[in-house]
Amino acid sequence: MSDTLKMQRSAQNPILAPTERWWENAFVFNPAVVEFNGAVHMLYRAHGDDHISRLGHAVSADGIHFERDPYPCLEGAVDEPLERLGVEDARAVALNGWVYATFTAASVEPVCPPHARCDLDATPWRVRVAMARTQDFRTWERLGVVIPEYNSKNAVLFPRKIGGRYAMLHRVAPDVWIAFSDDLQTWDSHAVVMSPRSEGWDTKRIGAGPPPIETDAGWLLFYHGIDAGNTYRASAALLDKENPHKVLARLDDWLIQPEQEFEHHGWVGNVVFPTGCIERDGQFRLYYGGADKVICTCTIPKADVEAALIGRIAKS
Ligand code: BMA
Repeated sequence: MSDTLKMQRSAQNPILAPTERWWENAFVFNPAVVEFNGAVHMLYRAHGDDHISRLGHAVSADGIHFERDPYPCLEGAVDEPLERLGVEDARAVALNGWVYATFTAASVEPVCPPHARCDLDATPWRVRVAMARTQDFRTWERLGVVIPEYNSKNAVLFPRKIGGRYAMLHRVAPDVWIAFSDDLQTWDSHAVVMSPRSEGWDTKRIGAGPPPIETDAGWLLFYHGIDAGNTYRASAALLDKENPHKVLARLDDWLIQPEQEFEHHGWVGNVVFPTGCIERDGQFRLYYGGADKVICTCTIPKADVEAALIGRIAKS
């Protein structure tokens, strides 16, 4: 039952914390994680003295002990006004021999109507979905901002084409949306897939965690949900394999919530924010940001999550 199913935290948490380096001496959090060429690669969000968000790279054999590069791996492009305030919260998939990273481009550039959804009385911080690809985590080919017309973030690529087209989930607050593309550059057919629920732990906003994972029963999506008190928790949903607009099942309860000191206290407190996942030894190993300050990991048996989701299909 989803009520008793919970993530198991690693005893090594946090597995990455800020260092003395100028670009990551404040916070490191929300890591993309992808297996590529036999290693586990992480692209994590880093803030330092200037409070501009950059992506750092770290590599691991076991998925727990990571060795970091000394310099940022990807920064906002100097000639891109839509990335002027930095790049945040990457997700990554291996696709066509490349690692594609989707990430948030931050700026104060307004989104043009009719898609503007900004609260103009709040800090005018605007976000767009941007993309880049690499094969060595040193050199990048930038696809740039791929959805300029929406204030949108939390983008994840599906790791294969669906119905002959590339597919992506992204988040136009407060919902998870889907979009399709023939070339990964131009995205269309935007539509809402999943919304916050009226009661419980995911009532305010929701967003995709790591990229969807293909299972026999459908696309397994770990996602984050925010409640009225701004606590970030994580759980799982299942999307139809050939028609991922359709949510087949959604667990009632969360799988992990802030409980440890480093999940309660950080830059933003009470945050468990999942962004990466690998599969090892019959387990999903999830990676998440703790309170926007450190990087943590936890596991859950694959068979248990899948069975809980399939049990929800049967009930609906
Ligand atoms: C979201 C993003 C994340 C962050 C989370 C909690 O809006 O900015 O990077 O982890 O809020 O503060």
